[in-house]
Amino acid sequence: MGIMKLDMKSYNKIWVISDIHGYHDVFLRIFEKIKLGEKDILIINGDSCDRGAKSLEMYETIEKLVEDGNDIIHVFGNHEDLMVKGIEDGNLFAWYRNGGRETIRSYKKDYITLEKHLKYIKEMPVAVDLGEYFIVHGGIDPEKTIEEQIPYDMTWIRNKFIDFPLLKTDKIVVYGHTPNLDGKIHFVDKQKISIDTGSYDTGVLGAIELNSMEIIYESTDSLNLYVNQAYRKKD
Ligand SMILES: [Mn+2]
Repeated sequence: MGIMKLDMKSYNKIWVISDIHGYHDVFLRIFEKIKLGEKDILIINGDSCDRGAKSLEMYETIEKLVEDGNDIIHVFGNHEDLMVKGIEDGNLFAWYRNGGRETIRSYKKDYITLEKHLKYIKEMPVAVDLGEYFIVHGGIDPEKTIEEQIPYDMTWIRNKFIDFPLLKTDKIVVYGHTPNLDGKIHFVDKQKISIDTGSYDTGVLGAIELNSMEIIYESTDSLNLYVNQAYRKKD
């Protein structure tokens, strides 16, 4: 559950996506568009489960894509934290209140697959340090160096990080966790790229490539309550 260090120079394209929340079909569509090549990596920045219908399918697909030779790293999100604590510590109230019911439904009492996914989840890194960029689900404590960060803050922190004007690191932090309800990726300031496009409210997933800053959006075909019409599929 530590910080994974990777050298940006080892990769051609570095794609980051976050907060898929069981929107498996939209993920498949965006993954097809990304066309992950041999020297490319995809970092899934936490929260692949809860709220949406297909959490089991998300972790199964990631496992299969990795088996097929794709370089994919999944960062630990606060919903992975809720899931582990819900199942292993019996802390079901917080999890169910935050979309855990949909996750449990997706497993249809398939406890073997659930156990396998829990093992994978508990081995996830809490952040990926690429040197210039720091990929983390919630953010960082702005008053601490990278070395001083604790997993809880990196997974759960919100306003203190977002509102703080200057970080105690010169890295650019790419984070999810706090949804942008316009369904867009936001360049918040010089050190913060906010990439949670609020899938369960907007129906939109966005992916960003860090060398080119190319951004791809895809959205669900099914009607979302707050769906952003601008990013609905046109056809
Ligand atoms: Mn989330």
